[in-house]
Amino acid sequence: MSRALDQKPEMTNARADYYGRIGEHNMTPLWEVIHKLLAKEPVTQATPHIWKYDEIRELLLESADVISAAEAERRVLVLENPTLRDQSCITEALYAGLQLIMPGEIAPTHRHSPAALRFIIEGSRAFTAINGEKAYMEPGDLILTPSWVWHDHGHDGTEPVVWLDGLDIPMIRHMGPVFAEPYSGDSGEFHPEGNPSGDNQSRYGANMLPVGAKFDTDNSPVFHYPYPKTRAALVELAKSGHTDACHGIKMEYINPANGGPAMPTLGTFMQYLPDGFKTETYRSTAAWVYSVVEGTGRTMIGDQVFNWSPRDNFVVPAWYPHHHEPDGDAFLFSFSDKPVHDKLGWFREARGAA
Ligand code: 1HN
Repeated sequence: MSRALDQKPEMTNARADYYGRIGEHNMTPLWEVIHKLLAKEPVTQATPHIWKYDEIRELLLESADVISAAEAERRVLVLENPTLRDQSCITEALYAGLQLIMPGEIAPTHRHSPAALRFIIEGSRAFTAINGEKAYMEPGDLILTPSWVWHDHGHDGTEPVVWLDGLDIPMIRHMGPVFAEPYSGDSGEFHPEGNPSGDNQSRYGANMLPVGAKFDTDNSPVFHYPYPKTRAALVELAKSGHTDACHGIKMEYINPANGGPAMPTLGTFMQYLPDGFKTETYRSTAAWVYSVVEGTGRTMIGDQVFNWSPRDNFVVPAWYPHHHEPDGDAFLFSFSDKPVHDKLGWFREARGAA
């Protein structure tokens, strides 16, 4: 009978001596590590965790006294997974952070190969300009800055604005192709001359495409998804009776040009858990970062309970069984590395108790 994959061979003096000698040539015996390389199921180094907004809000606002948005380039507190500290990541593949911009501040124009999403947590009238086209922020809005588009942030309102940044940067760093550059316009302008604010929605935001529209990337041509429309879509879907036992009423933000995820590497979702609805246990090879929009409740992740309220953010690492229990109607935003798993044929999920 063959040896189980999780059993290491016995260590002997002769073997230890041999391993030492091959080690001097930068070699190692596969049979000592194969059990780690081929675990029976995904083993994630990330830990489930919640960042309670009430506990961190004051600290986040204090960052405005520490540094300006312009000097910081991006004034962000990175949400670091507790078991992946100093690696700027919330899971092995995903980055998340909370960004603050104060009235009148700017965060300068740049572009990079990693893709980003912004999910607005508090405040209004800040904006992200995408290739110069401004998307004005309101809580619950989703704004996309796909790979290699010029983007900057500014603020025309009166209150602090905070959003959740989600990026694919850990996976891109892992694979290698990270590029970034600052914008320097010919005549020193701050950002490229763009379309008028709202243009992306006028052209592409009604589930129709202007005749002759052509696209040369897999990024959604819609880069601003205002919350009222998203919320209304979920409430309408609830009326249709389309409720998923593991997800409640959950919709993915899509690229209207191809029906796929809004960006090729990051999946973005909004989920409505109606009063009294408890989801069934679910797990997937993809990891999930949640931001609570409305309602209170709890999510069981593995054997831990995480109580949540609006503006809290929490992470469900890969393959952790989890389910949600809202106290009343609740709306949860989430993003995930699922599109990458889907494209590469890695995605697996398990519905119901294991
Ligand atoms: C970035 O460009 C932004 O544009 C936010 O607001 C967070 C984290 C890592 C790398 C680039 C932004 C980022 C980032």
